[in-house]
Amino acid sequence: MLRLFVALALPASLRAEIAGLAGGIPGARWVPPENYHLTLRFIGEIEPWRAQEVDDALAAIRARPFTLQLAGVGTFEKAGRIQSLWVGAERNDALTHLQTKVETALQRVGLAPERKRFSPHVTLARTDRAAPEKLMAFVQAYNLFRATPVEVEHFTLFSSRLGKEASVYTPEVDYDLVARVAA
Ligand code: 2AM
Repeated sequence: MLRLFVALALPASLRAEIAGLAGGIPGARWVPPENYHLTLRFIGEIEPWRAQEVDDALAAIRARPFTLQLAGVGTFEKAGRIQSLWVGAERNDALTHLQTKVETALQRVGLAPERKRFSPHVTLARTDRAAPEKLMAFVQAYNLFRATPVEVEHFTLFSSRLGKEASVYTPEVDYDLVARVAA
């Protein structure tokens, strides 16, 4: 079985900018900067033959390159606990369009629909063991954070191996985004 997800890989310069925010919260488990990414669709464990179908479906997607603007920070909560800290992405029709295309392509090859609404973010830390006051202070301190915008020219199918400290993510296939060529 393979554990897969579809995401935007981030250039090293952007990862370094985001890494500048990390630190200073006891109990937070910070994501290693090499693991930063923006998930378009979590797939989970699938059989290798199905992974081949996923690859074919993703390769058939036609979408345009766009500018990604990461801005602001936020949290996800579950059962009254703050589970994670993240950097958000500004609303962007091209990003939404790409995510919809990925979702449609994956449903077409038989994956169950994603129930959660798409909320584009880059996870900075897992925080279920951190003090909520510290997390709220972090959000306030960095709410106005804006990264340098980057051009997104491909999306990526990643495999994930769960590790003891952090997961190991491996880019398996890049899919180019192409500006429409005039006829
Ligand atoms: P997260 O960063 O918000 O946790 C790889 O695990 C990526 O897939 C992560 O970016 C993670 O989002 C996302 N993901 C979405 N749903 C997931 C799930 N049910 N289990 C693990 N990861 C999930």
